[in-house]
Amino acid sequence: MLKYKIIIAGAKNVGKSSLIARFCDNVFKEDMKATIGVDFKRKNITLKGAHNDISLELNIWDFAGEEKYRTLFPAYANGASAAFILFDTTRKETLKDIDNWVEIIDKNAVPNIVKQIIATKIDLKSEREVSKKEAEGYFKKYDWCTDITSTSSKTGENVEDAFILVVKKIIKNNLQTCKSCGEVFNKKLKNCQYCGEKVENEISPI
Ligand SMILES: Nc1nc2c(ncn2[C@@H]2O[C@H](COP(=O)(O)OP(=O)(O)OP(=O)(O)O)[C@@H](O)[C@H]2O)c(=O)[nH]1
Ligand SMILES: [Mg+2]
Repeated sequence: MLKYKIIIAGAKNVGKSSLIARFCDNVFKEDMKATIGVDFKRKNITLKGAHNDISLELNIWDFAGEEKYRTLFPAYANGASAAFILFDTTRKETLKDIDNWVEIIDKNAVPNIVKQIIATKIDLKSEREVSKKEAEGYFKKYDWCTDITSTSSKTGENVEDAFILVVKKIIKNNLQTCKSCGEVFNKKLKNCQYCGEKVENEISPI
């Protein structure tokens, strides 16, 4: 099974653990406890590829947003294939931290890490402080930020879609399909690891 590490970043209380709980276990807790240090969840996912189904194991690392734990983050960013970076649509000040998270990720992760901005708690319409338009304006400075996914872990809206979007980007960044045996394997290899066929033109699995 192909394994990929995903890290979840964002200020305290933005809803990181809730997003993971909705995606991994399809649950939501109003009284979710603050994360202490780092938590970890594993989830297997199968996507329909252009040729075959592609199964991956996602190792999802959930960081406490509280400032005092921030020193743990660089070590965990190492080896990650994707990072979710969250802000809370009901608290404008949660945008402030994002530059710092992005800087740490860029310094410590592989250059082609997939970064995805996630807006959280969109079910709380009357408490909203950051509109979609405002968020798009704010994140224009990042050339990699082509879309912001608006989610609610309470209703489940867009949560699975956010992970699928990111997993598809991970697959595009890291994998290729063998034209001979159809297996999916690492893009860095010049020969298929299953049948040995030489790679002439890279074929995307999705
Ligand atoms: N209404 C609503 N509440 C949410 C949503 N997501 C999270 N919450 C609530 O927001 C609070 C914080 O959620 P957590 O998931 O613990 O936030 P966190 O980012 O993991 O927080 P730390 O671990 O302290 O960094 C909890 O009371 C959740 O129930 C959402 O989509 N809608
Ligand atoms: Mg948490």
